[in-house]
Amino acid sequence: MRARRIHHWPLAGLIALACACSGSDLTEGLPDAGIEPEDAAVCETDKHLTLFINHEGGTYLPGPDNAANNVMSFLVMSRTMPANDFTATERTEILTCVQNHLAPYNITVVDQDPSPTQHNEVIVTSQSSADYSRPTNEEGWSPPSCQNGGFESVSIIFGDQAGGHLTPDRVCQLVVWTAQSNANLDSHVDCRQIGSWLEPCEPAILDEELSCGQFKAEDCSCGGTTQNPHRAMLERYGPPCTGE
Ligand SMILES: [Ca+2]
Repeated sequence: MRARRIHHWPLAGLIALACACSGSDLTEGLPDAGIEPEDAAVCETDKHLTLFINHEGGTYLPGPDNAANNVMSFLVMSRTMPANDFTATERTEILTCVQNHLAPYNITVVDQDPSPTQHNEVIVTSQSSADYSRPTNEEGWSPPSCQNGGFESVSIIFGDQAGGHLTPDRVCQLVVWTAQSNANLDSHVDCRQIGSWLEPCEPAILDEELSCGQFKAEDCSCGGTTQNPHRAMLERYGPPCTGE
């Protein structure tokens, strides 16, 4: 039984960007009911995301997120993040898990640096949040929902916690969460949905309208009170390109 809170992404307030989504309905523009999305949808290359899981760390400078240049928006000074100590088998497990969750979308998940190709980067470090003078129950930081429209963001997952290492499956969920946040998804009050603050229960990306909020229903940060995570992901990234 884990006693710690599920995760905490405290970036809100550190980035003073206006919400870019204008409270729009994330389900707008989807194919009409009755059309099979696999058949009707066409991949859109400008929605494609390369998602890089960085196990090796590196030195990062403060500034507007730029994964290829190792610039992170939440830093106030240059920081060097050490590699994590997950085994090769565990790293493969993480990669495969993330790929499986994100397979319905036009997202390429890699764990080798794709620079200079534009990408979102998730650093999985052996540091803990305490190394950044943050509460030790924080599992990671990511640009907050509704403030991150780009495809070059940098997030961090703390592999070491006060209670021990995160499991590969938990790291997988957190990496997937960063892609959800990039699609303007909040946390939802449903343990089945990845990113929920509730104790996970077979987490996935659900095709259901879910209430935003951490432990109780709250307004979504992009407006409204509910979101459909799967539809929002399709809106943001589109379906995968085939025949490549
Ligand atoms: Ca990088």
